[in-house]
Amino acid sequence: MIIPSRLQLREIRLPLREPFRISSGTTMVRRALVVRLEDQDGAGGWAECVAGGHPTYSPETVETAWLAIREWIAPLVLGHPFAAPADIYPHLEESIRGHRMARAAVEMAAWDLAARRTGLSLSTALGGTRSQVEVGISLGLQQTPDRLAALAAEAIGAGYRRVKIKIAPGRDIEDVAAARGAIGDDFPLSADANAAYRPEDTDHLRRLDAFGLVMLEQPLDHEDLVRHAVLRRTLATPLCLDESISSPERAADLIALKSADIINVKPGRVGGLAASLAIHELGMHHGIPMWCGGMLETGIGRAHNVALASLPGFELPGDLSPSARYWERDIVDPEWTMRDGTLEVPQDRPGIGVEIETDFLHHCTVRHEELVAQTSTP
Ligand code: OSB
Ligand code: MG
Repeated sequence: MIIPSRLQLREIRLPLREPFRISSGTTMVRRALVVRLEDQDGAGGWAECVAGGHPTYSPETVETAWLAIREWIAPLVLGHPFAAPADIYPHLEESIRGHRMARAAVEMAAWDLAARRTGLSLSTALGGTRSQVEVGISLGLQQTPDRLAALAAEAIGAGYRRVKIKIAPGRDIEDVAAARGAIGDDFPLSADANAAYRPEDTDHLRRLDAFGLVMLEQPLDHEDLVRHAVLRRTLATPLCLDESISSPERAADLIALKSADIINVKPGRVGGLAASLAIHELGMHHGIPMWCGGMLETGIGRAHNVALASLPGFELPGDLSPSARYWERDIVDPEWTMRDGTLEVPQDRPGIGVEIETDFLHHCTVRHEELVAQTSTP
């Protein structure tokens, strides 16, 4: 039983070592909402909201998530007894539409809290089986194809198990050709469009079939499962959906409509870890390969992603780069490091398996709010 009693919200700003550019915008400084949830005994759990500063990837932002947590999510969670963290998702689902990134942040903190209390690692609590997870790199749009080629080659040298490049209309063929040329014909390469194409681009997208991509990620609109299903039938390249899979129901729709071959699961996008487990279950049942995506998380969000990626259905390398690829200094100890193209799953440490560098966290904080359970006054 957990009875959440206090919720700390903080917005931090962490400059990326390199700006990250995708078809819908560029991130130079990661604004992230970090949450700590405490129970009445003062035990705490940590998580991070994946929403960004602008509604480019999803309608949610740091501002909307903050509002949703303060106004609607915290009042439903604080002071409410939950037999298990898995009970939070249905409780929130009952009375809140959308705001899944905001809901996920609170739900995931409860998973960390519950796992820490029982002394189990989050990986174990979720049913994880892997002691290491394979890492792929996600390379943003670059100034030139040559620069992209250099980064792709460097990634292979560093041990990454898969290279994904961001693509955008008007430059995609050149970029994919450059990356493919740099890493050789057999190395796993994928392309992520972040919804930058339209159904009319189908013939153009078919040209990508020549490059032997392991998948094309989210070419069409973020809400579209039907046109992806149509596109999929004409492409030789396996299709993967990211933005469009906002819930277990959308994952079931993907399967029913055959909208894609592969699912990118991001717990922060689908409403948390219970929803991710439901998608994992569906994917396993239907033989859909899955992998864990990333949202430029700090070491806190990464820890949750690593725990999820340790489940058996996560067969493909995840966007789980080590801390030093993103940050001069991460806010967790130990930082995430890659060995032989893998991250080690902290199976022997309670909860998410990393501690928070509180002094540095406070140093990065630009605002802070504390929410407590409302006690009814007589
Ligand atoms: O589409 O997977 C995406 C980052 C921000 C928003 C969307 C995406 C991404 C990435 C980065 O690809 C993956 C990472 O965190 O390394
Ligand atoms: Mg993506």
